[in-house]
Amino acid sequence: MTNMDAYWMPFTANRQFKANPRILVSAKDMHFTTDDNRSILDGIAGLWCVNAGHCRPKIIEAIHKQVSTLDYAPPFQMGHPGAFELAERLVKMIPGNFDRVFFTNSGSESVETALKIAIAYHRVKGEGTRQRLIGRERGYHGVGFAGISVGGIGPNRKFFGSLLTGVDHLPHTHNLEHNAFSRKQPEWGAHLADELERIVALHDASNIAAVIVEPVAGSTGVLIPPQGYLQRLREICDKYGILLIFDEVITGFGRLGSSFATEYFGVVPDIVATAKGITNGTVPMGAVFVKEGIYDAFMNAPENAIELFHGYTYSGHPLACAAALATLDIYEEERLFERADKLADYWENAVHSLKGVRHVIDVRNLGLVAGIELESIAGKPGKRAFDCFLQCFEKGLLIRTTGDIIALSPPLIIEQEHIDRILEILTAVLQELE
Ligand code: PXG
Ligand code: PLP
Repeated sequence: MTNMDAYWMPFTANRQFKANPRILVSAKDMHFTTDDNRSILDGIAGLWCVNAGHCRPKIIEAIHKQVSTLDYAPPFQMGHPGAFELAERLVKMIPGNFDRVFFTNSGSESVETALKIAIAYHRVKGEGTRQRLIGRERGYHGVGFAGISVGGIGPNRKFFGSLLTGVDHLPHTHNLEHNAFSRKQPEWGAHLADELERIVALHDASNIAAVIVEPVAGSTGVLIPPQGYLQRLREICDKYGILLIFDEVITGFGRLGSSFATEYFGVVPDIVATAKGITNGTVPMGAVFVKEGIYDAFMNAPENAIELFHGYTYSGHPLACAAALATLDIYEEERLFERADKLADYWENAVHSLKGVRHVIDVRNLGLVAGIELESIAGKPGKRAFDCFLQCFEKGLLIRTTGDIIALSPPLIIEQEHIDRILEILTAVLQELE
């Protein structure tokens, strides 16, 4: 290995990692290979993004072909065929009346874009006082200033100054006392959506632009929305003319066994932020869907004027578009969302077999996602789960941990034998863990 010093690694314990590196050198379908030639079963689809499994030839070919034909095209005042084709495919794929897509390069940029569109939308509609944003405790919306402001993760916020002003947070819905070991959506907690009424009463609806939530909170440990909770948020937003934004960066593209969480839950937000699975993790890309009427509201500007002063050098990058189109082909041809849906019960039973295993205080699941919460070691929060991560990696399994919660979200091509293997390794490691 080359010297590792120069690379400041993201969300990583840099010194610990560099003293004891974990290096991946190749990947195929459900597995990574390490630099010491070990095969690692991918229990988290890379980082919740490789939904069709690794190194799919169709996507590789599409990227090759694109880069040798049109490597780059400026997205401002210019276009290329792939971006239009992809936008059209995407609006046809999402249920509900979404009719436009804005391209970004990551989930963080999708969140930034969604929030800016929400505020600007009210302004072009003549309601410029609607500027406040409402997020939720334990929400993760990427790492931009807007995203960490509406996000609800202390360590992601506390180093970074005063953040965006005019932000409130709903309470999170995680409660082990009421909901431990729930299968799919827990029963308790829909009333927590009513906190939105309190925030509206405090600021008045005329000052509030949008509410942003992850339909299922991923990063902070797989928090499944209580039955009726998202419906209630939708009702309150409707009542007060507040835009509802779903951050579907993780839940989009089949994770729950349906196209998007909006389909799974039957709750239709006004704006949907996506990324990750859109290109199967191959080329960075994000997409923001807006419902009918939002784009139109901006079209009152003079015809030769730019309607929305927002965009990225790499919005709708040709390589990303090519990768996304090939990815959507695979999702469709292999019916991967349906496959995830069919496997969800097997997955559920498998992960709930951890009930009663040492250290496990909760198991929760939906679609092909699971959260396994461990009892923390007194005075050392996060240590037990991190040790579990290290030992699983030694035994050939990649998992993700946050605090003392393990998150699993495998590629949707996973087979039952892989699920069995994940649980076998995890159970063995937990039994031995301090
Ligand atoms: N919103 C949500 C809901 C996400 O899950 C982002 C926004 C930001 O996306 P980008 O592409 O800017 O990273 C995410 C990303 C984890 C983990 O360990 C989750 C994410 C990223 C890194 C780690 O759970 N989600
Ligand atoms: N910083 C500078 C100096 C730039 O010129 C640009 C884009 O032109 C940016 C930042 C934004 O980069 P991007 O469009 O890739 O987000």
